[in-house]
Amino acid sequence: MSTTGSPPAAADPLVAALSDIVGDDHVLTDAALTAAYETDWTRRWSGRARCVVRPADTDQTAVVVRACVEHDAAVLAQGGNTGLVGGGVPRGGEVVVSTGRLTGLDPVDTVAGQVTAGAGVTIAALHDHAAAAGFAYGVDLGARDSATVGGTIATAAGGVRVVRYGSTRAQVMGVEAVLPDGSVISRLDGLVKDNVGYDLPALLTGSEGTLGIVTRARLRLHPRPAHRVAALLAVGSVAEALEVFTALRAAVDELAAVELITHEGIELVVEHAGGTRPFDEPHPVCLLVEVTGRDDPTDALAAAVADLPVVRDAAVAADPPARARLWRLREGHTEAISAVGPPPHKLDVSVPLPALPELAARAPEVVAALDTTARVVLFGHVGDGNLHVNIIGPNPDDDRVDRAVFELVAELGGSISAEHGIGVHKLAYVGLGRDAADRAAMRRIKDALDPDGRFNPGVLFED
Ligand code: FAD
Ligand code: 2HG
Ligand code: ZN
Repeated sequence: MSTTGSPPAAADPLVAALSDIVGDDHVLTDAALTAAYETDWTRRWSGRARCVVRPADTDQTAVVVRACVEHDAAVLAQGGNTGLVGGGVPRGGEVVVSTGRLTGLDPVDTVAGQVTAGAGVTIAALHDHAAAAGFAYGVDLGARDSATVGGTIATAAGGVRVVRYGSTRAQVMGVEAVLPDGSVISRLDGLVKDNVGYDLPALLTGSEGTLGIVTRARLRLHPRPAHRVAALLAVGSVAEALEVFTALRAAVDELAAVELITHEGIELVVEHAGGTRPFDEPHPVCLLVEVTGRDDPTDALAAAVADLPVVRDAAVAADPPARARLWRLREGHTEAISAVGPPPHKLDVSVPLPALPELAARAPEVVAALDTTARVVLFGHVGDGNLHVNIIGPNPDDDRVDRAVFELVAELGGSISAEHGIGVHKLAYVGLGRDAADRAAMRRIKDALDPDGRFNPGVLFED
């Protein structure tokens, strides 16, 4: 199967075949046009595509894949290109199948509380569509304006609402997808109960484009909360943050988000994006919590917080602009950290909740043991035991700090990928999270569905 050494675009018979399928305008070969598809969001990973092809629907996607099979070409699915592990950009010579035109959105099925969406629909567009019908989609994340339904399914994305609704895995009722041989599986009926054989949609969820290209999905929706209140709570440590989380979970009906940020992260966001510091005094750790409800939950939240002596200060935001100001402090982290300099080391890890304080304490120590000048910024989703350990300073290609943190996570019984996936970044560390039998079973599934290793070569499996 060819990845590198493709013929020049003008003479490439595959490019001609793809143009016949989707039209000349939707096969990009000009470097100025393909560039945006060839470098990832972090600027850490990039490679040339043989071409970028933008099919209009599932049928065209299937014919495109069959043409790639005929020409023995590697295929890489791409959605919003917001992935953080290098899995969504070419490594050299793949045909990039962009889902940018798969943006169909069926009317919300208000009886089932479900919707069928094209893979290229952004998460923001899905939220708007669901809200207009009185529903909410359960997954939300800072990249909502670009990240797509297909990309979030392929990575089993988490985000800031997992504590309330679960991750993308919990929202997927079905998918339509093109498999590596060009066949199409379509399970979009949204049946709540359907036990006919293997759960292929679940298998594709989190498969990072290695088993199929998702073209449409049937998604679970939730009743839209009538009221929402956010609060930033200052505490002294990650252990205290955990104490606040467990207390609030018991005290309020609908805890919709519990996000951790630190003094260092807040300073970076304020420096990079402007805005004001939330408190007069700096505090080591802050929790951004959001509570929703049919009735206004502000009083219930205030009463619960008043019962928590570890909370040193609190900023409550009930109206949308005030809430947005608090959320900017949290969601501005990824951009602010990337603005500091060369791509940071981005380690997205989870541990059992009781081990979270130990991870937060020891991760900076194991990094400092290797590089005393490195800056470690911790933030993440407390309720999920998920910390984003971002390390600024060490050369992006020097992975000693990555290994040290991953080994610590493994020692604490955690996962080296909580929500971003393996991509190409974490290939060398899969063994820290899955034993040999487990990895062999995954490999056999890959080989069975994609015997030529055509879909996303180099992602998830070391080739
Ligand atoms: P892409 O980046 O285009 O692709 C990601 C992977 O999915 C690649 O392996 C690609 O080949 C595959 N893929 C894409 N589309 C398809 C398809 N239709 N069929 C099969 N495979 C496909 N992630 C979280 O989990 N939680 C967060 O809170 C979060 N916050 C973020 C905040 C920012 C500012 C940024 C930049 C990223 C964040 N991410 C987060 C990471 C990223 O947004 C998610 O991984 C998201 O799911 C990627 O979606 P995408 O459409 O951009 O996919
Ligand atoms: C988030 O939770 C994302 O904001 C991105 O998962 C994390 O930038 C990161 O490391
Ligand atoms: Zn996250």
